Amino acid sequence: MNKSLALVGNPNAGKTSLFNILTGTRQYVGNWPGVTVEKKEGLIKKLPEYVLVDLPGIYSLSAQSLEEQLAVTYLLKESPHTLINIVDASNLERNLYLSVQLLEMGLPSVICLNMMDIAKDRGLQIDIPALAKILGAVVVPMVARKANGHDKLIDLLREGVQNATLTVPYPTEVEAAIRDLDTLLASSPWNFRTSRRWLALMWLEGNETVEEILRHQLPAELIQQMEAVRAAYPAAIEHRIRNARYDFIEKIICEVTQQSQNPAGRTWS
Ligand code: GDP
Ligand code: K
Ligand code: MG
Repeated sequence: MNKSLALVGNPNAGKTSLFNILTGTRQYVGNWPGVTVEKKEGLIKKLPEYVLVDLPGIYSLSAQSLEEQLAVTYLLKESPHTLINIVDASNLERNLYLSVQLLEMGLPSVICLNMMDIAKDRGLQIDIPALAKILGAVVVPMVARKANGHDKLIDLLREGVQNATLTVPYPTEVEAAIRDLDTLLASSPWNFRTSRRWLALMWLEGNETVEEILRHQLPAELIQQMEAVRAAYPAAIEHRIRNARYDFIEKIICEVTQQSQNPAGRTWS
């Protein structure tokens, strides 16, 4: 297993700010294989056994953009030891879509809830223990560019982070397709570190990057059986999966956030 820590998040969530503060001058800049997108890796002084990788900014794992394709390939093929998902607390709803997809992978994951200064200025209150409970992952509040929250993150990484266990509820017929694929994948000779549920979801959503990797790794007969499962379900299954995730996120936002009408430090005239 690759002893790497992958820094994943939306563009402008604060990944590079956190990366720079954690690694200082111990950075190496190269390119992602085959493309001219910059790949930054670095070492954390207090965690010498790991390499920290700054992944390209992405909004989802849907593998539509080059950045998403690079990130999905890295996550599946390199299988980082732990995911550090940096979330912009001031754009929680949008950022959580990626978080949910990442947590569904089932790898050890920490959520850094960044931009807490902006959220606070805007009067947004986030119940962090409640968020952590719903997501089934540790949540570290952070102001990345002021190195606020970094020590807590390092302590957590040193102690070792649990596998993510988030299970988003999907409509009954989607769950049935997931179960069929899960059974097929369980018989596969390839040893996955990601959850089979996540692979099943990516397969049903028609994620081309995941599909290509599975086609290389799995016997042709198994792929045919997986194709038959997908073909048996309605064409719009990817929309139903996406909508279920959005519903789930809407519920989270409703439960864990509160918007004060008169943010501290501001007066309305
Ligand atoms: P990346 O695209 O995820 O790598 O994000 P960057 O690290 O480049 O950050 C995007 C912008 O947000 C930069 O201008 C940072 O200085 C700023 N930034 C990062 N973290 C914070 C934070 O916690 N609070 C505030 N107010 N700004 C931040
Ligand atoms: K940026
Ligand atoms: Mg960056």
